[in-house]
Amino acid sequence: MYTLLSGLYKYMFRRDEYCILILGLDNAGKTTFLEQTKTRFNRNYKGMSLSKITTTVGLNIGTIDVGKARLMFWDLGGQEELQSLWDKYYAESHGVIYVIDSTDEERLSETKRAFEKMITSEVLEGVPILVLANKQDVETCLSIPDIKTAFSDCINKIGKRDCLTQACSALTGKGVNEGIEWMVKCVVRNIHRPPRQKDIT
Ligand SMILES: Nc1nc2c(ncn2[C@@H]2O[C@H](COP(=O)(O)OP(=O)(O)OP(=O)(O)O)[C@@H](O)[C@H]2O)c(=O)[nH]1
Ligand SMILES: [Mg+2]
Repeated sequence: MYTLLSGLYKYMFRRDEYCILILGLDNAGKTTFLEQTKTRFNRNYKGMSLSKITTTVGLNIGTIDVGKARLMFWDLGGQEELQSLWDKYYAESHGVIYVIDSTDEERLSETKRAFEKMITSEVLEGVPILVLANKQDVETCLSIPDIKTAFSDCINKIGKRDCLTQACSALTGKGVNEGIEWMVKCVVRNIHRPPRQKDIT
């Protein structure tokens, strides 16, 4: 009887787990976004002060539950020498959040190059990509149309996968819920699709 009840309990409260990578150049706001997300989606989470976040060397991990989905985030350091580690995590990921600093026009072509390299990885084929145009709280930032224009020649490389560009401020939280909810919808839908090429051995 205990086994039956515990089995039923586990079935009812079972959560499907999804790994989500948070990528982007250093200073884009990835760790701030992760902290903001954890604060918004975990009721009792006492996040660290956003102003105390320093550059990531290695990775930060965070988990949130949204409905029956559990998202496990891997926030990787974005400095140039750390970008070569990103692809070590691709095979395990169900979704990618790519963060762009909308105030950094000077590094727009650099972030586009890193984005292109990431989306052309065969291992990530079919994986949904959420592009966050971050720091939209700054008055002088690039607009969404500006960023879409700068990234327009990536469209063919994105292919048929789900991709959304979302205006966001990791600092104020604007656009965070919308982005996460979109990602949850995509990864949950993908799990019912045929396996990705890399899963077929
Ligand atoms: N105005 C503004 N500042 C932001 C926002 N998000 C992050 N920042 C600031 O940008 C700086 C870098 O933020 P991080 O979250 O450390 O950036 P990161 O992408 O994790 O950087 P690395 O760990 O070096 O890869 C910090 O000073 C943040 O306070 C935002 O939405 N608006
Ligand atoms: Mg960081």
